Amino acid sequence: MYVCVTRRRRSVRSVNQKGDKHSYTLYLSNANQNSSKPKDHLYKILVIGDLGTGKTSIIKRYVHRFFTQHYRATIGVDFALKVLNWDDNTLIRLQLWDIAGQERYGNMTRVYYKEAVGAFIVFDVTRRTTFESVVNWKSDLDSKVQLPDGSPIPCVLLANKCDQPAEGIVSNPSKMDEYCQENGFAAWFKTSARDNINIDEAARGLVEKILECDSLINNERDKETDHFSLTKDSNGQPESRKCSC
Ligand SMILES: Nc1nc2c(ncn2[C@@H]2O[C@H](COP(=O)(O)OP(=O)(O)O)[C@@H](O)[C@H]2O)c(=O)[nH]1
Ligand SMILES: [Mg+2]
Repeated sequence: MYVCVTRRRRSVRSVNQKGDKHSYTLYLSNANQNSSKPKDHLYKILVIGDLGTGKTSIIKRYVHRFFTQHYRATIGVDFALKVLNWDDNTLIRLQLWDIAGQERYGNMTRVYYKEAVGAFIVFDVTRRTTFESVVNWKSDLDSKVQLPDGSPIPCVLLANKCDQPAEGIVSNPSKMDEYCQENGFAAWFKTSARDNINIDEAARGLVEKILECDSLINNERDKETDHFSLTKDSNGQPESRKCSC
């Protein structure tokens, strides 16, 4: 098991449906802090993709700074916590959720996706079938979790094991860019958990996207209070601005 996080509810945003079913209350990280106080965010990040693509290895590399060929397969869900001193005023805790063996059954349960604000989808550049699965993972993700305004959560695609010879379109960066745009990925990175290539960069890219969404949401809320309401329009859609991430 990784570091198991017990204080996780503090700043992960959540949407609560109140008595009036057209009104949502959104609680945000740091919502009760004024701008001069340090900001402390906790973000739930999902790491999904086919079995053997290197999800666990990426998390271990990123959080614990090591790599091994031999991991004990775990069953259930593992958590790892990565703390980032983002800037002088901002501490970010990333709670990384590893599927830990459940990916062999395909779709994940909603409980696993619940309250996530970002995701990595991982494929293995040496196995074309793992790339073919990426669209299925993306649609499973988008169908089970959204930002409060209904837009997809930021998702970064990881082409892992780039220390090995690659198969398919991953060797064609402009095709990959096109693929990411068409399929709603915020970005893609060639990574190697083994050789520690682009793992930190990919995480940084995802956090930047999440922060963009956070500030969009923050612009919408009443700055003086720690919550605000999104009123649904006549079509039943929240009237808030869509997040562009
Ligand atoms: N060459 C290479 N092997 C890797 C890399 N990442 C993971 N692996 C290996 O791929 C296998 C599956 O990795 P694992 O992290 O368990 O995949 P998961 O099932 O997606 O969690 C293991 O033998 C890892 O050592 C990488 O970047 N390069
Ligand atoms: Mg694993």
